[in-house]
Amino acid sequence: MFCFQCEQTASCTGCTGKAGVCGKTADVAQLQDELTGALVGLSRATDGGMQATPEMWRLMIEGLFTTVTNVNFNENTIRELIGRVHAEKARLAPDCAGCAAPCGRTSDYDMNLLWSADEDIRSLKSLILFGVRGMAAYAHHALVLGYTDDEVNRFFAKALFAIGEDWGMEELLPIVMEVGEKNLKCMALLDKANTESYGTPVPVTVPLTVEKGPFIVVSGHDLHDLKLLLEQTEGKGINIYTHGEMLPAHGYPELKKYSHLKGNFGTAWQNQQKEFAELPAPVLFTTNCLMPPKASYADRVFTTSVVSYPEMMHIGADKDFAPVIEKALELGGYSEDKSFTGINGSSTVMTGFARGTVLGVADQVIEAVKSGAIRHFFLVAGCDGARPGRNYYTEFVKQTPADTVVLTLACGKYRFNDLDLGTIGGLPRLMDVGQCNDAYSAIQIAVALADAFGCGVNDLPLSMVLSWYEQKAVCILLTLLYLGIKNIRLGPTLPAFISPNILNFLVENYGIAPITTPEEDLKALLK
Ligand code: FSO
Ligand code: SF4
Repeated sequence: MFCFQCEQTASCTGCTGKAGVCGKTADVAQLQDELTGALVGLSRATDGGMQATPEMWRLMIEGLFTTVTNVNFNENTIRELIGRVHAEKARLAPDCAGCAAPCGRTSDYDMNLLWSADEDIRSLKSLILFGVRGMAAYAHHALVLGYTDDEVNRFFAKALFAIGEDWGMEELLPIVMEVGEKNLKCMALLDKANTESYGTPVPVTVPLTVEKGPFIVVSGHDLHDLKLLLEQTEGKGINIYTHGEMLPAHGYPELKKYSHLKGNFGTAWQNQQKEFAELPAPVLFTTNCLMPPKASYADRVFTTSVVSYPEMMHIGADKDFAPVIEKALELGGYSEDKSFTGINGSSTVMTGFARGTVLGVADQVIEAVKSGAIRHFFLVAGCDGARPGRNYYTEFVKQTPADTVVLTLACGKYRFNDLDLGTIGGLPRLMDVGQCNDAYSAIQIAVALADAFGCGVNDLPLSMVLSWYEQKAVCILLTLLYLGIKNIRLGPTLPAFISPNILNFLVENYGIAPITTPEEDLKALLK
């Protein structure tokens, strides 16, 4: 196997051998390559998207999302997807299926050609592939809420097609930037889907205490699954707790109205094997990040949507959560309320500071900047992970001066989201904008501030200090670059799939720099 798509890749170069660091086996990795190769074949058969149907886009999005890190570990479901992709291709190009002298026009692509390509070409194609994998997750969340965008869909085919072509830097580099452009559209679509379905998030304080009695923990990013579970558990004496990236759900009026949506359990994804070990409740994974379940809690893990793990119970498209509900009742939860704290010892965290809230007090914020009460904004955002070095982000936030504001989003915030940094002008100094896809919200906040001050986003007193782990971070980073945002600090390590030449390009054109120490970076960014 060869896989180097995430930040924890072996030796910072690539996972090879029998299994990846994430627990993905060589067989699953091989099948994921076959699935990606089949999707390239499907993109070849779409003829610029002209013959595509909504079902085909759904399949392409599902196929890409399935290969995101910590989503699907199941050979059977990946094989089934490959079969569906081949069937769809045969439907689009029926003559190819019966042709005795294949011209290769709609053939599956051999991913080994990509992994063994010239390092700069491999780097650019990896940025495109991993970027659209991440973007597919967002397109999928929007799709299940009934929202889709043809331009975004057509770009999936364009990007996959490019991966299969023998193109050079000149052709590939613009497509890398286009991933950023189309991902902005895709995140906007998801923002619209989430806010039109569940309302504009409002600030909320979320308890970390788990009340006595039966409960279910819901992980992942899919708000639609959470809503369905809330409906099906209403009045059944079962409480619901969010986990990981589901935390921002508490801010949405149409979700928070359920009185049995009680609080948040646990911290970021990489702590799940420890935190779930003695949990007297089932856990439902709606998306990544799923880690191979330990025997101590494997009987309590449920998956749904594109998430799958061999032998784990899967809730299918009918979204009948009865087995999860039965499990919750059977396990019974804690016999007394159980107190938990965040990493820094607090018993609550806050969320819900999306664009609606922050821009709702824009005048207050602008005034505070003008008067000097707010000297600088930091966006400390991105994924968490297991690799050492991520304490940087906790320390960075702790050391930000009292006249600065910290916006955050995605699961990296669990390192510091229970810190009390105080307030500036009635606003908390630390504000959680939401999930990783709510980077869209953070971008809207930055753009609105830049407009108010009559300057560009790069001229704002704003610095971005990002942490990455998987492929959604790749598409978000490309969006920030597409918007021309400069001097981003990135850590904890740089992606293995960025070749030295491509890194030079990013440094020269965008001033991207690896994180150093909180002290040094703070000094440089506040200069
Ligand atoms: Fe974290 Fe996992 Fe949202 Fe990623 S839960 S690491 S960026 O999947 O998607 O932030
Ligand atoms: Fe390795 Fe990450 Fe790929 Fe898993 S997803 S095999 S950890 S590079």
